[in-house]
Amino acid sequence: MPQLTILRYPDPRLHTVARPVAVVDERIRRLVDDMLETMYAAEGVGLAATQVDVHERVIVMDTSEARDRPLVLINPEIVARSDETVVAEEGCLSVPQIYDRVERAARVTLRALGRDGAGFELEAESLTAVCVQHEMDHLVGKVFVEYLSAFKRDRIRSKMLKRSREEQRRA
Ligand code: GNR
Ligand code: NI
Repeated sequence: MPQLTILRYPDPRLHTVARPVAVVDERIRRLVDDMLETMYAAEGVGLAATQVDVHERVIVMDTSEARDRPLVLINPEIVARSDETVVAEEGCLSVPQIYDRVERAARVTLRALGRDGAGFELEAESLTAVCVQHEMDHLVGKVFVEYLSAFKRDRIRSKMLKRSREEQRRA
């Protein structure tokens, strides 16, 4: 199974809005499997299709300690969110080595289709709730740095551009 290339901020393709998956077929199952492989290799807790330049509503996650509990969310929709919020330190595979605090709903209830195309409902809390919201933002073209101040975001953008120039030079 091939690993996929993860887009890096500020790539404008990260702001694409994903469309719903029409049918969970072999193509989608292959995408899911490749995304899981890519996520595990990158040691991330989640990955949205947007990050691998596929603009369909597909998310893979694994927030388990042992990294043996893959969670697949196709066409996810949040049906309820708690009024209570939490502030957690977030990172993103598309913005490597940048971490900052983001406020999110503490708990969310969502509906999605699994890898087998069957619908299910999930109540998420703690890291899973944070991660679900982070991944669903990717599907509407939003990266977590957009919650930070314009000052911080510009500094992150410059740092990322400088880093990619240096990588180009070394290549
Ligand atoms: O690996 C990841 N860790 C993480 C930590 C706190 C909040 C969200 C995340 S998601 C991130 C992987 C990623 O970029 N998913 O889009
Ligand atoms: Ni991310």
